Order: sequence, then C-alpha cells, then structure tokens
Amino acid sequence: MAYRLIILKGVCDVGEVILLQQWPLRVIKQRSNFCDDGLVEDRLLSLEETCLQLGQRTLSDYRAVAKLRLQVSLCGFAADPCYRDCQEGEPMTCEYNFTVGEYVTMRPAQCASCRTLAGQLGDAEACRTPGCIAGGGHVRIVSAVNSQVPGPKIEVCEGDRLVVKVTNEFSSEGAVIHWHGTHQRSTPHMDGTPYLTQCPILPHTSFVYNFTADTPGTHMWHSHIGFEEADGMFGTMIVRRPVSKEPHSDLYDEDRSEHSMIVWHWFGSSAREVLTISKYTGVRSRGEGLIINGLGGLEAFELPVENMFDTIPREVFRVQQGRRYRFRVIYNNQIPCPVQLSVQNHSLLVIASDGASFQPVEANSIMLNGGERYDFVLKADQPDNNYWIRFRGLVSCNSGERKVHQEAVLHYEGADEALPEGESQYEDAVATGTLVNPIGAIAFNYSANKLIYVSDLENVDTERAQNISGDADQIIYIDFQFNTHESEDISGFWPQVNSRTFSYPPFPLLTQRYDITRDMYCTDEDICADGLFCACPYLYNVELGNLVEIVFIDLGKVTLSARGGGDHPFHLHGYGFHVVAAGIIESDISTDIVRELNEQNNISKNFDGPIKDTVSVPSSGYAVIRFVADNPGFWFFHCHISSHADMGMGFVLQVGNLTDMPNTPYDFPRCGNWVESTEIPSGAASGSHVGTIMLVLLSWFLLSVANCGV
Ligand SMILES: [Cu+2]
Repeated sequence: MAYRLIILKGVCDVGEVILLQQWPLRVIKQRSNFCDDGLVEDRLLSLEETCLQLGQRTLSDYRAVAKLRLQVSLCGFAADPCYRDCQEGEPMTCEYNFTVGEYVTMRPAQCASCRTLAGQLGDAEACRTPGCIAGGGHVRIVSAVNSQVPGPKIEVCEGDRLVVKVTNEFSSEGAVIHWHGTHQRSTPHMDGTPYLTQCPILPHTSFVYNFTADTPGTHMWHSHIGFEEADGMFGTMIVRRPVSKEPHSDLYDEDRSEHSMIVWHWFGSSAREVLTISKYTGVRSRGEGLIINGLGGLEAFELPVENMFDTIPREVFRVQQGRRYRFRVIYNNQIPCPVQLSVQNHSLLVIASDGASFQPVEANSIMLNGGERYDFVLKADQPDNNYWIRFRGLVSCNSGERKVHQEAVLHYEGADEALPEGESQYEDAVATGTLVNPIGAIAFNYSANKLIYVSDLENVDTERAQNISGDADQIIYIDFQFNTHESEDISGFWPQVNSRTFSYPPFPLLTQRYDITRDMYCTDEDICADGLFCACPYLYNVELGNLVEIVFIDLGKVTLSARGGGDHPFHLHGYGFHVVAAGIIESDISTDIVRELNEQNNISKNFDGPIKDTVSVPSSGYAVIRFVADNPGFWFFHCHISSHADMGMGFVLQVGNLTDMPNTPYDFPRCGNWVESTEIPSGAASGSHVGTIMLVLLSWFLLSVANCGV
C-alpha cells in the first residue's frame, strides 16, 4: 500500500505541516486548504519511507496533534511520546502549549473540504486540518485552545508530570484550565478554579500549570470561567496505568486513543449568548445538537441553520472483528440534557466511571450527565459491517419538537467505507434492556429497561478505596431547587444550594488565604432570611481526616410541562468519593424528610459503592456520598451543568486549617480589590522607604526580645 506524503512549511500559522494519507483509499484534499504556496513535497511513498520521514521530526511540536496522532499511529509510534504503554516507576515529563482565545467554526479556507453529502460517510480527517473546527457546520464564535475544539488531547501515565503553558490570547477574558478528575494532592494551587485556587490568567499573559497526573482514568480538562468551557475550551484527558494495575485489563484487548469520545453540547450561536439571554429573560434554552469528537451529522440537529453545508462527516471508530475494545466517553454539557448512549447490535460491558473501576455490568445503554465519564468494553462480535453509535438527549433536549440526537459510526475492518444502513432517528436511540445510571427516572418512562443506579455498583478499585464505613464524623445536608426572587435585579428561576447562590470572593481563598476576613464568605451560621436573594462565597469547614457524609437532596421535580432542572450532576474538585446511596421520594420531598430517614438509619448504604467525582442526584430524590477528607485545600463542589454553575449552584469545602494546606509558591500571581487608602503609613508620605524599614527593624527587635523572654 502506498502513502501520500505532503509537507508544507510556514503556512496557516502552524509552522510545518505533514500530512500522511492512505492512497488511494482516502479522498485526497484540495491543496487550496492549506494556502498552497508553502508546498514543499507531494509524492507517493511506501509506508517505510514515510515513517522514516515522520520520525525525523519532533511531532509533539505541532498544533494538529490529534490528526497527526492518527496518521503516525500507522507507523507504530505516537505523535506525543507521553501516549505510551505505561510502565511502573518510569514517569515522564509531558509538556504542552495551550494558546487560548476566540476563534470560529467553519473558517472558510481551513474547512473547505470539511463537508460531505448527506447519507455519505465522508472523510472525518478533512475536518481535522489545522485551523478547522467543524462545530455545527456553520460559522460561529467559539473559545478554543490552539484553534481546536475539542482542544488537544492529553494522554499520559499515572505519575507523569504535566507541564502546560497556557497563554491567554483572548481580547478581553480571563482564563483558567481545570483538570477535571485530577486531585492535585500537594498542588491544590494547580486546580484551576478562579478565585478559589488562582487568579484568572489575564489576557496577554501566561501561566504554567505543573502537577502530577495523580488520578488514573478518563478525565477532561476545561476552562472554569464563565462560558468558555461551554463555548469550546475543553478536551480529553486520559491517565493510564500499567496493565498490571488496571483492575479490568483482562477484559479488553485494546485501550487506544482513537476509541475515546468527548461529547459537546452545541448551540447555533455562542453558549455565552444563549445562556445569558436565558438567565435574564427566562427564555428557556433548549438543546440544539450534540457533537462527538468535534463531528456530527447535521441532519441530527433540530435547528438547521441557513446556508449550512451539506453535512459534516461523522466520527468513525474502527474495530476488528473478534477483538475487545475499551471505549472512554466524556460528556461536557451546558444545559440539563443528559444523554443516553447505545451501540447498534452491541452490548456494553460497563467497567469504570470518573476514573475508578467497578464490578463490570453488562448493559444495553449508559446515561451520562454533565462532567461524568464512563468506560465500557465493546466486543466486536458482529458481522463485518457498519453500526450506529447513538446518543440521544433528555430533559431540555427532549422537549416538544426538540429531540436532540447524534450518531457516530462503528466500522468493522473489511466492511464498506459507508454509513450504516438506514438513518438513525431519535426514537432509534431509545434503548431497551439494561440501563446504567438512569437520569430523570421520576419523569421518564424507563419501564422497558432494567435500571442499574450508580449506588448499586460495586467498587473494585482497591487502591483508591477509602474506609468509609461506620459513623461519619460530619454530615452535611445540601438541598437545592430553583427558587424565584421577584425583584428588579433578580427575576426568574435560580438554581440555589441551601437557598444560597454561590458568588466568587475577590481573590483566591487558597493562595491568598492569610488575607481572608470573616466578611468575605458565608457559612450556615449566616442566616439568609426567607425571600431574600443571598449570594455569597458559601463555605463549609471540614476537619482534616474527617469521614464526611454529604446528603444531596433535590427538592424539585422534573415534569415535562413545568420548568425543571433534570438531575443535577454535582462535581467535587480534589477528591473521589464513594456513592453509597441514592433514591427517589415520590411524595412531597423535603430536607427534613430525608434528614429523618438518614438519622433513623432508614437509608440503606452501600459502603462498597463506586468511587466517582461527579454524582447525578435524582430529581425529587437524594444521593449520599462519603469520603475521607485527606486532601487539604479549598475545593469547589458544584453542579456541572454550565448554565447552573454560572448561576452560582455550588459551594466550597475548606478541608483543614490554613496551615494544613500545601505552601503556595512565593511569587504566585495575586489579585483582589483595591481602593486608595486614606490612611498613609508613617514614613510613606515622605516618598522614601526609610520609615517602613525602621518599622520592620523595630518589630524584629521586639520579637527577638519577646522570644528571649519565653
Ligand atoms: Cu444543575
């Protein structure tokens, strides 16, 4: 088989670009994609010659890493040396450059070949050329890392050091990157939460994240400011372990980069626009589309936009008959739109979620809520053919005429390069049989399913399990619902936690912790009077080492006619927790009812429940989690639906005393309020520092005297 090697230099702002295409199997793109004046070579080579050419370059330098990785894997080596078979005791340092800023989807020259006729498979690679983001098939503003959505994929081994330089090229927005699923033990200041663990990275400045990949599993990185994540600043992050440490490594033959999928909720215009309008007008934002690894057939969208191209090619997952593949699925959503995933003619052996393994469960479908990840094994045991991988949305993605669905293709080697037979519609994705993680069970008809709740799963990740049985040292009750506050400023429904709206403090509580004053945050001691709209940095103190139990109570009910939130996925930074119980209370639910059930031991708890970092709390129900608070810091616990997080649906756990927390680098960026002081320190007015120096010397002298006296 011959390969076509194209080398371009200094074009499209990306330096040298190497394209390797199978010839003649794949459609060769028009050179005009790449501003063809930079063409250096365009010739047919054998695979060996091509690999030799590729091997002479430092491939991790390229922006188009996702594309190159696929191409280079043909040669048997990876574009990113950190993507490798993990060996115990051989950590690497993995460096990445993230340039963040505004960008657009379907930029004309870059995406010229990113289209296909409806009903045809097309070439997904044509949408992964440098500078091309397909999105929903029309031009729209996005927030992007390295002009990619999803952004660069990070795949490392447990124990690797990650060094990611983030350069903010937004014209006017701050930025941070949160490493969703990473616990940041000993580096809480690398958690990437604005005003809790760092100041936003200002436009035109950079910040280098430097931390150990301490938590194995399928994760995600994303911005944590405003709607940047919702608008495209997110990407896959996979931390693998040596095969010997993987509880389920005997259940699959392949655990490869190309079998991960990250699903993004797409709006026809920017999420910032859609969700801000929704917040202030009460106009409900509804689902418009789902995008899988940046791709998706447009006919699946409910709001076709004028002048759309024919359609975007779909993502293709390639398998070989007889082999077993570990698939990793990540869901990044913006509104209450949980998704159900199923694969035509295949069952899913569900083995892990949020990075931790549990007793495998044979299922026909899985549901995911915002921020959740699931891993399953797919056994390619069907005839060589093409099959639909189906996603359908519920709650806001399944209301009225809006039925949001999306598909990718499972392609068996040897089958035609074509779409599966017949179209796949929303109703085709309503999978019967066993369903793992049912969401919105009080509102939706799952009578055709056998339901497996997360709290029914059994943890097998002994290395990560905590001893959480026995009496909890601290029990925290967190209730939430949509509250109304009729006033001039605050109208409509606000998702609140214990009737409070979380607001950020003016500087990071962790890294400027010795400047915190009591009036900067609120706790349960600060009473919020009925009817008032209380917004504050809502904080719980947790003693280091405590066995903590948190009982989440959803006081709202999902009905298809009334505005309901669906199940809220609560995500905790810095920890994994055991999900020990969950349930629905059909009659009038209240915090008192659930508290009484719990206090009288009428909630049965599974202390071997799975370890997760995001729990989908059943609507009109409760979920109970437990963990040992052994990681000091200020950790955000919030709903992972972007629009709800933006409206302040969250709270902070302060674990440990300020002195328990790891030191912050002395020159870490600082921020905060400033007002010109009316009190001028003595000596400062003279314009010299002599007075200050004298004061310091005097203090030092007095301290020395005091110490001598003790
Ligand atoms: Cu929520």
